[in-house]
Amino acid sequence: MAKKESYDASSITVLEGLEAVRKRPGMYIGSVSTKGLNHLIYEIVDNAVDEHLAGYCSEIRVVLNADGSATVSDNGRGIPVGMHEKGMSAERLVFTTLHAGGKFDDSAYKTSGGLHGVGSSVVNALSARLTVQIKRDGYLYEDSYERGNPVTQLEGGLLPVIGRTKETGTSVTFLPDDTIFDRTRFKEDEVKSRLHETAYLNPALTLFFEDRRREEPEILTFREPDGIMGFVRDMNRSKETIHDVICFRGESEGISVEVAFQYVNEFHENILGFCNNIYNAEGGTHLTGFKSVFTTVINNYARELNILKEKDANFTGADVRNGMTAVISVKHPDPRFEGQTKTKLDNQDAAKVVAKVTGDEIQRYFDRNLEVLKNVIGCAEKAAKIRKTEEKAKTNLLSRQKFSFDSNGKLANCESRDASQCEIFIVEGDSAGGSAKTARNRMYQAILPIRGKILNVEKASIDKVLANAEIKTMINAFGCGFSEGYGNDFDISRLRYDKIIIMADADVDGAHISTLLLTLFYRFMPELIYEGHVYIAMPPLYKAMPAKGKEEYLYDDKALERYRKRHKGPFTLQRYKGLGEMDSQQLWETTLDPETRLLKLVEIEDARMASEITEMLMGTEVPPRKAFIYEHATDAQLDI
Ligand code: TSJ
Repeated sequence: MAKKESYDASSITVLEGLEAVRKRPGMYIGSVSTKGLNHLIYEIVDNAVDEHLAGYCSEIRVVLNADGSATVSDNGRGIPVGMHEKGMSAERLVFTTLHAGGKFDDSAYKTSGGLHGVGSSVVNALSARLTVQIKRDGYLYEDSYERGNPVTQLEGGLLPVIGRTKETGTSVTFLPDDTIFDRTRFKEDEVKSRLHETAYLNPALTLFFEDRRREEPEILTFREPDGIMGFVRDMNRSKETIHDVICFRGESEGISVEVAFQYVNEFHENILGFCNNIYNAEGGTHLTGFKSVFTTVINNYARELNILKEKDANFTGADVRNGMTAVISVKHPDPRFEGQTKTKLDNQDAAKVVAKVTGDEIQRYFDRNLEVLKNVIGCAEKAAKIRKTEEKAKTNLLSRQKFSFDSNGKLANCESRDASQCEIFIVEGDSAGGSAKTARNRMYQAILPIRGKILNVEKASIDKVLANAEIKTMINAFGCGFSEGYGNDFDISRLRYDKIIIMADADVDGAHISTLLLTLFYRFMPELIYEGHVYIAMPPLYKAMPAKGKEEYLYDDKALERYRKRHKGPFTLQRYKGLGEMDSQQLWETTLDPETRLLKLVEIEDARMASEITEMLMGTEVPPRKAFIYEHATDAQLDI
């Protein structure tokens, strides 16, 4: 039968395709770290969100199952189960062909807003097993796969029916393949914040989250009927706002734009961009379009109102955005991304359309709300004033005259000037700093001790941030300046150290310090994180000293548990309370020596998780700013 032949032929190419995914998973999901792992869930959720956007699905549920698998289900139409042109069931095609998504979806809407634009077949390829249940036409169908290969026998090319139902929808359960991923435990906090974000971006959608891996399952509902207006409102929930949230939308050239913004009485901007419901960490054309027209319009008004006199210079873009919280969400039929993590929107037409819609709408609004306009210009005036007084100080501070390390006082710099070889340790406390200075390899390792807690840059004005001694020293030592938002003064090519290593105690205070440092880098030097220069040192909690055999450092309680099981004979256990307690030899072995130390590479998600927005997205029941290091300790990789 001709049909049978073509089925075999297509199934061969299918397996070759998925084999490619298994061979080079990073190409499809970015990485095989926890970040890539969580991405599997988002990929499946995005498919269900597409069904919502097509107008057929109002609820999506994500369950983290006790066995380590995840289930994502919706109440949409159900993936079509009928025979597709190639003699394969449509559902099989979705799960075994690369980029099959939308193939028989004739709406103009395109799926891929995603980081890497991969589909459900990639998730399938990277799962030890995956089961699909489809409720459609009165039946419940089921199909399953192992490592991408179908394991269910079709009957006459059709999916087996395992029950009857009046409902419709799709449910996918998958268990990530532990031979592919470094770790297979999903990070619930990231899933929650992503679902909450999705709720804000899709006001008619309800998302449920369930974590059944814990003794007491956690169940959350995310529903945000006020959309991005509610997103901005909630981001500003604990702040002093100076007007109600302003919100508008528009469409042109097939691109739709939605904007919400509100000013608060604070000294920083917080502007988030989304394309097709996916967050663009590196911003992009939608943000540039918004920012440039905003600057022009506010400057025009300021001149019209004679707030800016003829002799005055224009407000800068940063002045105009002082205190602004904004969400800009575009839907684009064919999004392109660039940048270090492919999260920067690159379509020029998006800039054009966002600028047009924003220009029209904010002028319409401000013409009718002069008081709000005056308050907004007031924010820009305050910023301009501070900017001018700071400008001199800043030029002094950041003048990159010479490598004036002496002026950094406490920095014990390394001798080498070969940045690719150099490391700087930011060490909490003077006593640990002292030991580290003794212990280090002074050729390549610089030590910067910092005292006590560092400033929380999310709560402080830019002038305070720049006046802070610890922060000044860091900016000076790193050598690349700083930026508020993108495209400012930051120049990563001047970075003097390949690795910036945060070294704090393995306790709550230490975790807090790490969090504050990450927040600082995230806000003012995000490229450091994007380009993989920031690490957290993972000092051990214990040293096991057996009566016979070699001493061993144990990095967490799990390691201790394993050691107890493994080790039959007697041993003495030394517990380290803090870095300050180690002598320099111990500090060298445990934390400084590249051969033996444990470092965790900080990813942008880690930094974002430490930020205020995430705190808000995860809801109030989550204890704020909990021990960051502990939670992430299991992700630590030996840096070899
Ligand atoms: F990613 C996935 F494939 F695994 C997946 C897809 C996972 C989940 C949870 C849901 C979905 C999904 C797909 N939900 N709804 C749909 N819809 C379709 O695939 C669909 C249904 C009907 C028609 C039609 O033209 O009648 C077309 C499509 C694309």
